Amino acid sequence: MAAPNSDAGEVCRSDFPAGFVFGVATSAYQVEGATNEDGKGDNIWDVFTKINGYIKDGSNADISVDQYHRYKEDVELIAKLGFEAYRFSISWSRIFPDGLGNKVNEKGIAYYNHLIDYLLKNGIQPYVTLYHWDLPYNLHVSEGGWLSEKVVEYFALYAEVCFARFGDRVKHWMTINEPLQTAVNGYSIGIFAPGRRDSPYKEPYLAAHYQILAHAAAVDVYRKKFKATQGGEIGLVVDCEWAEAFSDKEQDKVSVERRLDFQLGWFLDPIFYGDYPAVMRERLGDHLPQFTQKDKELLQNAIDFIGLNHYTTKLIAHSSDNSESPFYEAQEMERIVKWQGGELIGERAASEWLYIVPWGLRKVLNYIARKYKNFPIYVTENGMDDEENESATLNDFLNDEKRVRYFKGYLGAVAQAIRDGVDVRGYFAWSLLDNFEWAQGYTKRFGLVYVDYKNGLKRYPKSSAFWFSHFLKDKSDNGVGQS
Ligand code: GBH
Repeated sequence: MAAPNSDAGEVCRSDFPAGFVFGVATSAYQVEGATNEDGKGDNIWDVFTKINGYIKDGSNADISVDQYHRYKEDVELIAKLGFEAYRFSISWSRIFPDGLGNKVNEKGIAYYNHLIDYLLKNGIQPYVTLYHWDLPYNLHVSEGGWLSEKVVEYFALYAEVCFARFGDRVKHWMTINEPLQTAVNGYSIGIFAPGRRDSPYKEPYLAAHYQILAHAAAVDVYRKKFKATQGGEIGLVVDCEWAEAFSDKEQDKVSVERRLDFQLGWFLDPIFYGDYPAVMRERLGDHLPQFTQKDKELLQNAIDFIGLNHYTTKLIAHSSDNSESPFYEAQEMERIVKWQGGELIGERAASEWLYIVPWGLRKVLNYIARKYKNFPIYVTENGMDDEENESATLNDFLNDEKRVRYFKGYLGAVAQAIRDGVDVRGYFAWSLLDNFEWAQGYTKRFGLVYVDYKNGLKRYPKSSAFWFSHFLKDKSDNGVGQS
């Protein structure tokens, strides 16, 4: 007998292996609020958001959705919906207010202890990111932040405190979220904190270099001091749009390879193969830093799983006159959203960059598996946004059929990749709640749960949350056997 509530061919939970984990994701600066409480130091986003012109609606995350005070309600919601895991990040400047590792702020530790304990009490596994873009501001101004070699040691120190204080309960760690975004948008295009754009040929590659080394240093600390007793795993989170060739022309196919090397190879090749992709060395010359022999030893296999944030797919064509930014110029390609015939690659979400192309996720998972030794992968973020709209009703936002279609499509693509033989271990929807969407402020809503910013930050699960909940709870198998 067919499983009662799933249409033929529609994705269902039994398409995923036993032990596959489903969760929701957020990040500290985007949801916590309480930016000035309990001894927390400023981070680069606290400062960046206050500078006129960087955030679309002039907002900041001083309050955001106030998870710092409402974590119990949010954890209960996660549990009620049936998710088994919560991916959140720790705010570095809550632990070390000046970033220098002088003195642990016990109140910051206490907050995460409470959150972790409450998750576990509700049967939810914590998946913890150490760095999701919120560098302690003092570390940036006094030491040069990601541009200075010193940040590697400071990050390792911070990581060590997190392992020591939380690692008895946290078994899944991620060092850094999307180092690409920090490097390119933070240090070349300047639309993200710290908003640097004066040295776009050089700084992004330095900022990436020290993030990679910081990752490796944290993994080293974990393996040497904690792994044996705590038994957890630790990974890096990269972001990658799938790149589909615009045409059959050889040049377009080659530009696809280049695009993927500049997105993924930039961060994964040093860990898996000991150096940056050859094409980056050719094109960037002296701007690309060198790894010392010691770096290479530290980097070698410094990863237990790959975290993949994936939202969308672009068509890629060779192009020698991409003046968008030096980063894209070096890649000699352009990103296109319409097929040659003029048809859109997929339906657009609210964000200008986000087209709904589920098959792209299957392809990128297969690509990673092929290139990186069929390594374990977690999809650590996947989701889409609606535009904030003052004249829309609450119900308009709650009936998010488009998001339901998005999740069905993308989960189907993950299930396909698993059947293809890719070792995918888990999937995290972005995001639990509507929240502070960086340079877009509150103008974009990525949540499975709506937040009413005008009325006490009340949470309302959207249709997609209910759909997910049903998907998660429906353990009947797909077609044969029990009903
Ligand atoms: C994720 O990045 C982040 O990890 C998460 O915090 C965020 O909320 C989520 O995306 C949704 O955006 O197109 O260059 O003008 C995904 C990669 C990087 C995609 C920045 C959008 C927007 C700037 N994102 N990019 S750009």
